[in-house]
Amino acid sequence: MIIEDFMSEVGETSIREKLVACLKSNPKTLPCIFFYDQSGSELFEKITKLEEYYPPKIEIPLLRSTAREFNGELKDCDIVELGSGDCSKISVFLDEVPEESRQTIVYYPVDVSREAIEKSGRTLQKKYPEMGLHGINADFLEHIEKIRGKRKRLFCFFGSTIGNLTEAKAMEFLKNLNSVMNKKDRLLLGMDMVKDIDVIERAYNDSQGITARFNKNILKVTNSHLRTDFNPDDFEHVAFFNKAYSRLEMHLRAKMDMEVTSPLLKESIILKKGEMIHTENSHKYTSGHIRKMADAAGLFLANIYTDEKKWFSLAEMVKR
Ligand code: SAH
Ligand code: AVI
Repeated sequence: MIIEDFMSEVGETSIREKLVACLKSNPKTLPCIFFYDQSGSELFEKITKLEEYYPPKIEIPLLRSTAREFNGELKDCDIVELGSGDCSKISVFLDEVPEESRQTIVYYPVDVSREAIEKSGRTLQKKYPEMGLHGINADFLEHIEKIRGKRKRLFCFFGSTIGNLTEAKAMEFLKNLNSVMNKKDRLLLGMDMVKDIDVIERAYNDSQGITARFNKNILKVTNSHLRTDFNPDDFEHVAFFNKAYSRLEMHLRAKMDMEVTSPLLKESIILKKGEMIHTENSHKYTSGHIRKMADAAGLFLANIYTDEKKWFSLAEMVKR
């Protein structure tokens, strides 16, 4: 499989500058893109199998039924999946597409993790040898305009990964996507919906502590870029629903006063006992939010596919 690489143009210096700026801000933050090194991606795969983590359990059957509705539209189509991860979602979708249509499809997994593209690419190649495959190792926030296509495209953004962006970033992202979309292109956007707060908080505070390990892994990734000496065991995993922003927030709380150093940094990073590093937002939506986002991005909301409980939605958007 060919893998186009846009990540090597992102220099280590700019990665370090970004991390340092986030750790110097008040409150301290770490960008959630840094969760996904190899062990972070593996931990996320484990999260998707947890009993408490409900989103895939609802999105997967929705993808099955939606694929059947899309069937006729998928001939001679390029499927571009943003944040494709282990590609398990697109597999569910493709299983519903007849082989004679799949022969005409080229699938483009786009992910910041090259390992994830390579591993899932091998699985897909075996499973659907008749389908074209073309990996894109890129940051969908930075490189969206580099994703070219002559044929009609179906952009897929599953798992409610859009929810990990702030409202402003999500709008900017959708506007940029709109600007690269052509008349016949479509977007299928997975969005986790507002529901009982206990259900949401349980999903991010699982009993096996896998989400806590996923959260703390961001410190290991930070250490590998900045040569800092963060000890993940010195932090507590904190996850709660922030109603004002309609989002689940993940933080890492310092268990003690600490001074984090690096040979690359002139000044050390000081944390007080109880201080939190904000690591992730996971927005939960209403149908009102979905309409507002489509409108603000200049996209037409063609359909919302949802489950009986309205826990998860697949929003279909096209150009106006
Ligand atoms: N879509 C999959 C995976 C979700 S996890 C699912 O629903 O199960 C989020 C995925 O997006 C990870 O594979 C991560 O590496 C990727 N990702 C996160 N931020 C990204 C960015 N800015 N650009 C490209 N990929 C990103
Ligand atoms: C990838 N993303 C949509 C997941 C979420 O639910 O926000 C990441 C995650 N964080 C903790 N658990 C899962």
